[in-house]
Amino acid sequence: MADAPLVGIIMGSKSDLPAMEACTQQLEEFGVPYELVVASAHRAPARVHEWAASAADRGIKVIIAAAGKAAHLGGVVAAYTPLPIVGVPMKTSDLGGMDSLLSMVQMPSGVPVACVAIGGSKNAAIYATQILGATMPEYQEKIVEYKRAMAES
Ligand code: RP5
Repeated sequence: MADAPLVGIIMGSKSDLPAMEACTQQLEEFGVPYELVVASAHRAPARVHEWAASAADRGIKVIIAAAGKAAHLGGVVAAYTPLPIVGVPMKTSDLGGMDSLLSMVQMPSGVPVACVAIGGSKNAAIYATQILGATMPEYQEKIVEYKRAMAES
């Protein structure tokens, strides 16, 4: 049986999938089990609610939320879960992703959503693994190895 997912990835559209491949690839390299769901905060709010509200009980420890344009997905997810959330603002055709970045990073005080660079999905995977590593030594060791290899390359 596959390991239970520790990272939950949610994205606003199937069109976000290509940009999130660097994230899933990095999680796979670290051996971090994840689940992935497509659910838009404005097109499928009930699905977002159900997924986010049940994530902690299902064993998820960190959430990665990817969205573009008026990117309120991370904030909506934050409303329904005590888990830490890392947002990935998607690059967009009209405003280059500044729209996604600003709507994701400007969360009001009291409801944090961490945010990586526009299209920075690989960093979201690394950051999520670092969060896991704070309490799970095997994942901290993956980060130590990763940083060692980076320093030597
Ligand atoms: C957001 O709107 C999605 O996260 C996506 O980045 C953007 C465009 O979505 P589509 O029109 O391609 O479905 O909800």
